[in-house]
Amino acid sequence: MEIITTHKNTDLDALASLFAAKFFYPQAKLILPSRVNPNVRFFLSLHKDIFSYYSHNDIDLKKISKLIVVDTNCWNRLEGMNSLRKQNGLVIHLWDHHPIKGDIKSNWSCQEVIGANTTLFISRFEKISKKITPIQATLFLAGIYEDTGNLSFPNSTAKDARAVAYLMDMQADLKVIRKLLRGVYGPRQKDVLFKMLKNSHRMKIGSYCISINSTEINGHTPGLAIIASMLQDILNVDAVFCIFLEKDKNQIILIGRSAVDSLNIGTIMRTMGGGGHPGAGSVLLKAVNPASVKEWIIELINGNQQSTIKISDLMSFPVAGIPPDTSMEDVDIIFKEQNYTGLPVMEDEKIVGIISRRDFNRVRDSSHFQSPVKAFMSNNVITIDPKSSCTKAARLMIKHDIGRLPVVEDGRIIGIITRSDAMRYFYDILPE
Ligand SMILES: [Mn+2]
Repeated sequence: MEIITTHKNTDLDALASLFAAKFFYPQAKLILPSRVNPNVRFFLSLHKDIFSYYSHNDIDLKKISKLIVVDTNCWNRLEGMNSLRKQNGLVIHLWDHHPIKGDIKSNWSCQEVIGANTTLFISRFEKISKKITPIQATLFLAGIYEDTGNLSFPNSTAKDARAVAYLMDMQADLKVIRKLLRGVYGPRQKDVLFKMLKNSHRMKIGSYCISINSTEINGHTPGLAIIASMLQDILNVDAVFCIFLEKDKNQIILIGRSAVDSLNIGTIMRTMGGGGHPGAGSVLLKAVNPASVKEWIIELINGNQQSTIKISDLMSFPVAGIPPDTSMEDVDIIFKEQNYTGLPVMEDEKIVGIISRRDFNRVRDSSHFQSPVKAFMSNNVITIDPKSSCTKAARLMIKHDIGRLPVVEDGRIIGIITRSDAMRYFYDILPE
């Protein structure tokens, strides 16, 4: 007998993978763990007659000759499969998209680090132009959308996008998918979200702006992951950590979300005994208090800080400055000749102002061209430290609506960073 199974707390990507795998192993029985995510339960209750599956209790594990595992590579994430770990002659096939290697040793595997596990199957369907029904396409597309955040998470790949296109060709129903992916946000989830918002704080850890929030929940509350995502959107932070305390069970469900590449939630959650992707992850912690979990998170972020690119790597130097008495006419000539859009105004190596292209809007009649630059420059100079992060530079530029920041160390200007320098960083094109 052959079986296909997937991880506990089954999400839509895992469920979609399970049913997609059936096409490659038509003889196999599908084994679904008993704990599934709310949207998976919703989908299954809606499509009971179309998608059939078994529980591990329904089958005799000793009769299994082939085990197919999808969307995980760890034994402890499977349900009821422990006795298979040492079963002689068992053939194992693995279909997984997680970047970290697990402890399931397979005879054959299809492993690729891509946005959604479902994509592994769909890209094969596409190659053979396999026809699938609109309902199947809907489930598969929901799986890909869920794991890639509608193709917006940094783990998404072109392959995922091509799979999405194929599923749209196969008439996947976007209205159903919208309901599936948003379905579990109701009054109960709203209460938890509002409670968290009331006592949420932002904090700086290194160059990151993060928020660690904790709240008590009573009884099983579905949709916690969606609450975490919404909280991150509302607070607009680099990463959010939600500590959900279940007092009666003496346990904490910790869910993390990150919007920046260098802050890897998966790494942090794995250290704590859980799992996840760079952008999202979770862990279940027994008998710990929220305060110590918070401390632990902060320590891990501090320890995990990769040596990120600093302002000093990106800035231009030496800085050409002009004296405050320079006439606006001369500034205009320098701008045109050098193709500059802004310049610091300096007096004895000290920066006293900034003049930019935009300031010329205030030059109305020709007599203004004879005035000194100090009459038109902005005096309120926002500067940045060379050790700051590029994210901070970008934030300052947006906040003050400016295109360049002088880089100042010990009161001296040592460089200048412009909007295009910051752009280069965000698009991963590092200067030579
Ligand atoms: Mn997945």
